[in-house]
Amino acid sequence: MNNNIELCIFDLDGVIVDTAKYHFLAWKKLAKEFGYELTKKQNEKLKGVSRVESLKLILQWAGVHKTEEEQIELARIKNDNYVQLIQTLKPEDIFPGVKNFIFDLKKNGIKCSIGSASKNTKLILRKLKILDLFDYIVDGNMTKYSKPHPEVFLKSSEVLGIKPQNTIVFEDAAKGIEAALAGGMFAIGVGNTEDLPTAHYVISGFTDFSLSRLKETK
Ligand code: B16
Ligand code: MG
Repeated sequence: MNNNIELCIFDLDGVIVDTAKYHFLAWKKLAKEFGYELTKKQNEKLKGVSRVESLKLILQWAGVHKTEEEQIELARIKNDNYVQLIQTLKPEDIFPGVKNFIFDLKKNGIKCSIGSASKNTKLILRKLKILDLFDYIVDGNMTKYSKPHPEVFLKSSEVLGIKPQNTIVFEDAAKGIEAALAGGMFAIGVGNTEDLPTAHYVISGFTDFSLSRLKETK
């Protein structure tokens, strides 16, 4: 890894907080309405995938056809449910160690940003009380292309004036790792090597992770 680290970009769902469980509940409820039982394994495949694309996948698995108009309505219903579920999010829901790690980075002059597919990013960060922690936030409202396209990460480095090769991305989804690699960034998977085989390096979480450990990664 290039040791000139200037920017760390964090994915949100699955890296900073576990919102996947709420996405699952909301998608499951929606799928039930058209008689389909969504499984946990299928939900894994929706990680990092945008709302509309997630819906299209679920409809495909269910073998159900819906018009574009109906799809917009279904995505709205799902999101209303999801937003209701995440109202209970609080600072204690932030994954252990992440905040300290970000403080460590900032103390050392490294910029930190968010690169998330979620259109609810700011609401979630506000609930977690960490909206002001980041130098820049890129969410699903600001991008044209979904991960694995690198746009969501490149936007941060462009705005902050930092070269992709001096940028590190933390991601829990395979599609997000692909996006970071496509952007020419160093990709750290958060999870396990089996699920994220193309990541440059994989960590199980941020407990015991620090800037000095980051600098040792190869
Ligand atoms: P929303 P990330 C992604 O967030 C989630 O992993 C994915 O499951 C979700 O469908 C997507 O955001 C869109 O979320 O419906 O809130 O716009 O992992 O990129 O932070
Ligand atoms: Mg994620």
